[in-house]
This record gives sequence, C-alpha cells and structure tokens, in this order.
Amino acid sequence: MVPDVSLIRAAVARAHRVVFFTGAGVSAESGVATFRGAGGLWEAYRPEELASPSAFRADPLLVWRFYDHRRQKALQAHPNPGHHAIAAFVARWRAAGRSAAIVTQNVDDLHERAGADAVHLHGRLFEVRCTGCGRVTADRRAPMPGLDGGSLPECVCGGVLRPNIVWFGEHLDPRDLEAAYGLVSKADVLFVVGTSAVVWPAAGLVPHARRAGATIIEVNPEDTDASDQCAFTVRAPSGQALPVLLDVEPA
Ligand code: BJW
Ligand code: ZN
Repeated sequence: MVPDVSLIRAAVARAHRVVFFTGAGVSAESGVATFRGAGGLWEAYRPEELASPSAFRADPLLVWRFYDHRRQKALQAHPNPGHHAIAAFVARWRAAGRSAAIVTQNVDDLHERAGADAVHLHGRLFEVRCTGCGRVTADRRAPMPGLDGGSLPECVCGGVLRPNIVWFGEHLDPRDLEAAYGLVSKADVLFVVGTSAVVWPAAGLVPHARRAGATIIEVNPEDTDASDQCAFTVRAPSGQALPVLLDVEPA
C-alpha cells in the first residue's frame, strides 16, 4: 500500500511546518459523496444547474433542496480515521512548538468534529448567508423547515438565505485565500489528500508550495492533476494511509 512509508515518515519527522490540503476524498470513507468520478455528485447532477449563482437565481428551491439533502447526509456522517489522524498530528506538532495546519476545499465540518481547525476555501455547509444584508450565521437545521411546503429560509431582515458556499464563478474569500497561500508558502511538507486538484484557484496551492520548496506528498487512490508535482504518491484511501503515515514524532 505505502512503499515509501519510512521515507515519508522521515521527511515528516524533520518538518517544522506541515500543511494538509484536503478535498472531498478525505470524507469519502465517512460516506460523504465526492464530486467527480464514480458515484460522485456531478454524475447525478449538473454543477451549473445547482452550484452557481445563476442556478440559485433561476430556481432557489431546487438548489436549497440539493443542499438540504447534503446537510442531512453530512449531519449523519462521522469523522473517519483520516480526519482523526490529521487532527492528532496537528495537535502533536503544535504541542512540540512546530506548525501544522489544514486548508480544505470541503464544505463539511468533519475536520472540526475530529478536533482540528481548518481554513475552508469553498465555504461551509452549516452556514447560511443573507442575499439581502449579507449576514452570515451558523445554521445546522436539516431538514430546513418550510422547504417541503415550498418556502425559502429567510433572514431576520426578510432577505432570502442561501448556503454560505462558494459556487462556480464566485470569488473565494480573499482572507481565506491569503491565509492558505501564506501557509503553503512556508510549508516544509504539503500533504495533498483526496482532491482531484482541478478546481482553481485552490489547485494553484500545489504548484505554489512546490516553487516555495515544500516536499509534496499525495494521498489518493487515483492519479490526479497534482500527481506529477509530488515527491511521493500514496495510492490508497486516506482513512487507511494517514494513520500509518502520520504515526510520527517530531525529530
Ligand atoms: C479519495 C478517496 C479516499 C476518493 N481517500 N482520496 C483557471 C483555469 C480554469 C478554470 C478556472 C480557473 N480559475 C477559475 C476557474 C473557474 C472555476 C474552476 O476551477 N473550474 C474548473 C472546474 C475548470 N473556479 C471557480 O469558479 C472558482 N471561482 C473563481 O475562480 O472566481 C474567480 C473567477 C470567476 C470566473 C472566471 C475566472 C475566475 C470557485 C470554485 C468553487 C468550487 N466550488 C465547488 C462546489 C461547492 C458547492 C458544493 O459543495 O456543492 O467546491 S466545486 C467542487 O469541487 C467543490 C470542491 O470543493 C471542489 C474540489 O473538488 P475535490 O475536493 O477535489 O473533489 P473531487 O470530487 O473532484 O475529487 C475527489 C478526489 O478524492 C478524487 O481524486 C478521488 O480519487 C479521491 N478519493 N476516495 C482519498 N477514500
Ligand atoms: Zn438579512
């Protein structure tokens, strides 16, 4: 499964700054669907009809029903051994006075529920944003009341609420993007876990880290757009590989 395990552990043990860049694959073993590939969400739904501002303008109820379903599934999911291994590693590295951080494209909260904090580049499934006043609030209601009867959730100001997700064609929050680029610029090791690395500007973190001198380690059962930039590629599910790779003490 992991031919380079001792080399990878040695590189990680020496690293003072470690960043985990994660995508939908890290949550796959928790039962959360990925976007692309077999069984992925975009096999059943067209992204432009559900995950874009124009889709929401055209049919907000349809878009809300799609997210309501995903929120219900995510609420039932639990962090898997991959999330737990990352969270334990981050805590261990910080306790040793080193730096470790997570930058995720995922909108679920499974890194947090494993006990870690993460920069969320593509928003959060359990936040809503008012299309009127712009207020962002935490919201874990699922199913969302009223959707069945055809009414949309509303803000205290009367504006329609939308999921606080970055849709295609929308800008990422510049603070999140800056934080992510700042972290990978200084990383000694960048783990790229469970992402197809096709969605920009997030995918640009990998070449950026490489130019800045990081050792890049991919954990993914499949080849991806990032694979040829990696010093090590571990072709295994992250829930199996990460507990082995991250069983390391700082050297
Ligand atoms: C396992 C596993 C296991 C399975 N263990 N692994 C430059 C070039 C070309 C296009 C663009 C560009 N710059 C911008 C664009 C346009 C666009 C884009 O990137 N398009 C590409 C698809 C071509 N980007 C945007 O629109 C972004 N906005 C932006 O750039 O604004 C400025 C701008 C606007 C207009 C023009 C130009 C500039 C916004 C992107 C927002 C992405 N949002 C989504 C949907 C969120 C909604 C929702 O959740 O419903 O975020 S898209 C979707 O993809 C989601 C994900 O976060 C994102 C990445 O997917 P991820 O995580 O990589 O998942 P998958 O499914 O692709 O891959 C899963 C992987 O896991 C696979 O590799 C499996 O093998 C693996 N796996 N099991 C480990 N057990
Ligand atoms: Zn409002």
